[in-house]
Amino acid sequence: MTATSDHRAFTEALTTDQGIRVADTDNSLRAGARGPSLLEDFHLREKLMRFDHERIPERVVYARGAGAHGVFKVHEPLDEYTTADFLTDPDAETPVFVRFSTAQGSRGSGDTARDVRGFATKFYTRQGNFDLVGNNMPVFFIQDGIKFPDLVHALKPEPHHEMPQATSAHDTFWDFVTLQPETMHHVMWLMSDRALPRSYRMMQGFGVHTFRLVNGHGRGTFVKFHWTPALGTHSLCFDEAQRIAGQDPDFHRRDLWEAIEAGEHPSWELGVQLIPEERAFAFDDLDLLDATKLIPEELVPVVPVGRLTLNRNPDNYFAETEQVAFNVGNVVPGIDVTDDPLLQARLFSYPDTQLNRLGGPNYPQLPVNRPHVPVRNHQQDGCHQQRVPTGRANYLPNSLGGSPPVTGPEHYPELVDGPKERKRSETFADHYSQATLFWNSMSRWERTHIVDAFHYELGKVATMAVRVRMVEHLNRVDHDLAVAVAAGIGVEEPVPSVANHGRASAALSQAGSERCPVTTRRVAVLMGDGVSARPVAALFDDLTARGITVELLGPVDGTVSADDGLPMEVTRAIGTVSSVLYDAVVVPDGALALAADGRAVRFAAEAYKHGKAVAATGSGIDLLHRAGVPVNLSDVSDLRDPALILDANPIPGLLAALARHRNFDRDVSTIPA
Ligand code: HDE
Repeated sequence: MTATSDHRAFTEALTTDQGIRVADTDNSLRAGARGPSLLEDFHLREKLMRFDHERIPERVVYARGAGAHGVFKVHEPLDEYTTADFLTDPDAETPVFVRFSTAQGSRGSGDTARDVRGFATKFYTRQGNFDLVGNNMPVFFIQDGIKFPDLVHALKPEPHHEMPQATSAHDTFWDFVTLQPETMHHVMWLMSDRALPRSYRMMQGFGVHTFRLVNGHGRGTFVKFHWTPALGTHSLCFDEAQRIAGQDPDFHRRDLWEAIEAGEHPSWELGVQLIPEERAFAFDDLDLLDATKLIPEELVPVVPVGRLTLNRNPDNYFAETEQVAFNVGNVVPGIDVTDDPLLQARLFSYPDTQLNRLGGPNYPQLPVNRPHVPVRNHQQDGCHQQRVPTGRANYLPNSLGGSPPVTGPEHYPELVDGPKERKRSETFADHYSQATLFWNSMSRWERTHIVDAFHYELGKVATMAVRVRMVEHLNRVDHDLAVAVAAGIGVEEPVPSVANHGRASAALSQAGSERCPVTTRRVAVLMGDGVSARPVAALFDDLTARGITVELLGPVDGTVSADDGLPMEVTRAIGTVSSVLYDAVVVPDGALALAADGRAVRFAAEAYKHGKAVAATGSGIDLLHRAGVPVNLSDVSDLRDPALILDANPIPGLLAALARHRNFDRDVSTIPA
């Protein structure tokens, strides 16, 4: 529905919920204009009652989210492996609803907190709904769902004073982590830049668990699901993420919304890692049923099979994004679950939580949750029932009202045999090898960011014994890592304990995600009176034509007077924004007063510090000097930092730098911002 149809709906008279026309919605019914309000004012009472009940319980985790509608199309049909129609019919256009989220914070928390991101997809297939409820990290904190309440209690604000909000940087989280070392691999991801995505549109997604595909002959194949973004996988740096939280707490939500409104539809490739059942035990150091492990792509390649495109914003946040109810148990014929004990617990938890959140068992009837195929059964009654069943036979078998044939898919006939016991498999016991694999796979700057993150997080932990325990664990991941972390948090340097196995997996690093599309990137141009009009206009036209957002920032709203004597309109005043809302900054020649404007100097310094493309010409270079940016004018073509562009025509350099996202290799220790 569009805004136009909204208006159409409201050309008719305003009514109460009972359909009764309302004569006045601005004044309550009173005994005399200055007299008391009357209880009989049913319109007042209804309006307030509805308002009083507008909130529903927020999700206990993943409360803060943003959603969008879209479509999925398979291009490499998987008939050999599954009967799932949306994965086998290349003509099928499967509608989807995707909800992205942060996991820790409350519904009103900031988007850019250091956190895992949810990536949950509801496919409305011709065989019913399939929900792929994944994350932007391929592994999870814990191995068994029975630990989930403990994990979440430790992660969320501490219970006595309900602080801190939306961050793991506090004692209870690290206390839990250090006593539950299966968290180690996920914690490495959480301390990495993966926990700070630049955009929901620029992050990977993972089904995390091993699922099972089942083909027409009943043959099963293990599968891991991957989403790969068309725009590349990119992150913010932590300082930037923290500044954004204040500048624009809706940063990711806004980014997704605006891209879709602009027709820049974000898309992801669905990939699968397929593992024949016979190979279930073929991998060293990992059990397929252990969600704290990934299968390195070097061992099992990710095969691209289909494309997800998000092309429509929700009409209403509450009705759709808030009320969407995912369930890992929503699987269609041809896809089945496995015995992963984390997944098994989720099968119970999701529908259970929806009862609480959505007020009863009929939440699957809400428009966003409703399958796009007919639903026929004798489930009945309950709160908020929308269907009106007819007839008298509400049971099976019956001879009075007819019965739908019962012809659904069989469950995969997995052989289950074992004693009932509360026991973790020994194949789940290695908690360190893949944490080491992750560390070994990081580039130099990714390692620096991880060490900085540990310093920040553990530096907020008051209990010294917890810091010491964490260093001991890290020492089993990698000795150099442990030494570097210990040095920043007042913990004694550990002695080497376990040798690093030396293995790495290139796919785990974000450093290789270069030469990505530049569309929807954001460039700020700092302007002031005297600015060179022609180069700015050329830059604006060129970049805008490539789908890049260019904003011209002036000292105040309105116009600046350019070097050709004409007024140039500014997009917004520099005081209302910050460099952290842009991917690059341009300081053109001519605006001499800018170098004396502290806001502009800080803007450029901060952008440089955050690894962004910084382009300057003429007097713009003076501003960079003031910002402490190490500009070597004797060699303008110095390529040690290709994202620092001093060319008279900055466009090619800017495009190249934007395609590489950031230069996090800079030494920014002397930048004051
Ligand atoms: Fe969830 N999780 N989870 N989770 N989860 C919820 O369901 C739970 C887990 C994930 O946008 C809740 O509707 C348990 C792994 C996402 O609506 C709840 C366990 C992964 C979302 C719940 C896990 C996830 C949720 C809260 C351990 C990555 C947001 C509200 C056994 C693969 C979905 C709700 C959305 C939401 C339980 C573990 C992802 C309480 C018990 C592993 C993306 O039911």
